[in-house]
Amino acid sequence: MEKFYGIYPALITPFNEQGKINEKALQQLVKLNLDKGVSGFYVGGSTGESFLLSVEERKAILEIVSHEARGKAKIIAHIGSIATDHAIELARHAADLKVDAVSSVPPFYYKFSLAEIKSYYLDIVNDVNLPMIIYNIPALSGVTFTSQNISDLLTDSRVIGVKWTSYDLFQMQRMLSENPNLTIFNGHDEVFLGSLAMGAKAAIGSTFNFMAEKFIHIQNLYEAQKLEEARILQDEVNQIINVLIRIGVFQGVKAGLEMMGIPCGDCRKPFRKLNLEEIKLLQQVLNL
Ligand code: MN9
Repeated sequence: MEKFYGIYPALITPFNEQGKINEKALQQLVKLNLDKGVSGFYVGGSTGESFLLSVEERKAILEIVSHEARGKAKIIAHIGSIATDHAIELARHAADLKVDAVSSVPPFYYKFSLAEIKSYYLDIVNDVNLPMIIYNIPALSGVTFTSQNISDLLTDSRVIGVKWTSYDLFQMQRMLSENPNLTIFNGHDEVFLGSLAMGAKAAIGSTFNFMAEKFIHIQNLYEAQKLEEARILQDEVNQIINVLIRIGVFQGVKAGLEMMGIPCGDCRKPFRKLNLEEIKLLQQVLNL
């Protein structure tokens, strides 16, 4: 299989005034990013507010994105759920839509044992014939994956990659060193350049929704060994990410897109709305 490479926006979910999926805005967002030359999309992840959506809404979003992007860019469907049954239902739906891979956070909340978490992943890959990208996001899932504690999953040929949303690039590098066939997708946009130096070849990120071109450029500069220029650009995006982290990344990304003409609405409750001061701060750093 051809390896994954490049920039994958972790798509936000635009909502209309009634709080329902805004299909038109989602189409606009996909088109905007296809025009910028992204490698693909990560659909229905944390950034897409998936755990605040119904299974039916998650399916609808994947259908809209597949329709817009199939054949033009790769599609990775995040199907992670607390319940194995829900994840399998979403994975089967993703397989019907012929996506390129599925991805999943470990089941969370009940503090499942590592054995239970592994059986969750195996149940999915035994059920659907799609490559799996394991999603390591310890800060939100409460589970820290390492090359040691999931070594059996990492050597399973159906597991082709790991989405690494952690600042621990040492552990990321160990995972890659011990499993050179894996594709590591960097998950914290603010350390993208560092992750390239440590072996990541691709990245999935929320801030790519509105500034994918900058990250495509960072990767091109890195590959051309123009490291100083790459660092300057990483610094530029990090000034923006710094503000996003302060005000709330998902709300901030949506507000940024809104300023660029794509109506995204608010994040779903219990996420709060941004206040005027926060919006001004974002406008300033985005020069809008
Ligand atoms: O998809 C995103 N992860 C989460 C990846 O939001 C949990 C990242 O893009 C971060 O939002 C971003 C800010 O820390 O790097």
